[in-house]
Amino acid sequence: MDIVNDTKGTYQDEEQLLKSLRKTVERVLPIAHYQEGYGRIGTTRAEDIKSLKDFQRLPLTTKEDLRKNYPFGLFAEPMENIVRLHASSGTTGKPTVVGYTRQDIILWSKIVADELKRVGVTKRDVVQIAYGYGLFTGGMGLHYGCEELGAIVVPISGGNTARQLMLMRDFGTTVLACTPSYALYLAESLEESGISRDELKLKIGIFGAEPWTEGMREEVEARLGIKAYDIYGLSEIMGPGVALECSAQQGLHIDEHFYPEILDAEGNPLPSGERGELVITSIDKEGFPVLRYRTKDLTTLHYGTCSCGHVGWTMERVSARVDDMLIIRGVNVFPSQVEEAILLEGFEPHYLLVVYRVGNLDQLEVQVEVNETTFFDEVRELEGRQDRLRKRIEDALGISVKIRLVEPKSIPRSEGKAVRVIDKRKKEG
Ligand code: DLL
Repeated sequence: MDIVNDTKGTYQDEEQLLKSLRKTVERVLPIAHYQEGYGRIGTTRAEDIKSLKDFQRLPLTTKEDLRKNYPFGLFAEPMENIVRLHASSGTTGKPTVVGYTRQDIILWSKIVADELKRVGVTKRDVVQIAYGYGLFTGGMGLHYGCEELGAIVVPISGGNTARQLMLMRDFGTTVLACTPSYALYLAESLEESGISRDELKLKIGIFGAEPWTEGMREEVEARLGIKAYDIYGLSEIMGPGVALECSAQQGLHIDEHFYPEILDAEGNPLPSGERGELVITSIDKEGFPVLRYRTKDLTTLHYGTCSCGHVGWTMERVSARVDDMLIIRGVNVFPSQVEEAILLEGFEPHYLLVVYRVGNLDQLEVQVEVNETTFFDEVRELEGRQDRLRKRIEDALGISVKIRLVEPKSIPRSEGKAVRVIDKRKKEG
């Protein structure tokens, strides 16, 4: 990481930070849920937070807390001051709902605009927003940020891939914003579309909303002829723009309106440089301020100054969600480990992890697509590659796996967040 650590991992101006954090505490204290939790540890006023240690004693907020208070129980402003609602994309149970005041939308737009400027997006750019619009924050979040910047927005939303490519050429799109898996699908479709890359003006990708690897970045950059930047965010905190890389591509700079912490599996704070669960507190948010929110995302924080001028926290790419971790025969497995191995062995990152049980034993099958060229390779050659991939994945994971090479295009393409795992054990109970 190319960050100069100038304060030994602590906040540069602790007093200023505490002042901001106290403001958020003050905002949430009238809410019954927070009042009850904070009351239990004797915190009844914001002034009780005298140090960062005091702050770290405050109870964590979880997705479950949001669900219990569904839909508006954790809002800090009367409904007449709320101008927008978004909700999580969860497929089971109640969604988590978040609300924004007019000022929140202004702040969010400004944060996203400033971050986009950092990677070279200007008012002359044509930005094709292929994140979903709707309750998902991706589309609207990027949209308002780009408008604030003065760029030309193409609010196409996700899907309709042939049309995306046609408009990309005809409108002279220079910036593409979507999930990395959809960017790969667009690259693949471009190669088959009859539109040549030279007809496009594309130069920048703003990709996020799902974990992706460095190998995936190289693949998408090479195939689309762009520089691809990692953008992070979550609806519970604001949406896209909690953090974005700068042109150095050395980690994601966290905007100053979010105070990050890293916790170990037991919920204890970890020093910067150590990997754990990211916890975020919003600063200056009105409608839905959130304190010490457990993101379930695994990353590492660094504090310091970047060559781009950013001073503050930088996070490494989110390698995985705690929830995505598979436990197979007692071993922790993350899909990103498999993705890395697949790319290193020269396969394309179209893959699926299928977990099932034979008797009492968990099995992992990794399905990987071969492309049109390899499909017609000698059987012996394919077997050799399959074997090398199996060995590489087994080395990375520490368990035996089965590799199944599948036909080109047989793994469903994603237009939003990719599905990488089918865990049949869940259904089998
Ligand atoms: O995915 C917001 C977003 C939209 C971010 C567009 C970036 C671009 P949710 O649907 O609430 O919000 O999902 C949030 O997605 O907790 C992470 O697990 C994952 N995630 C988001 N960005 C990244 C990223 C949006 N850059 C959840 N790398 C988060 C890895 C990411 N995972």
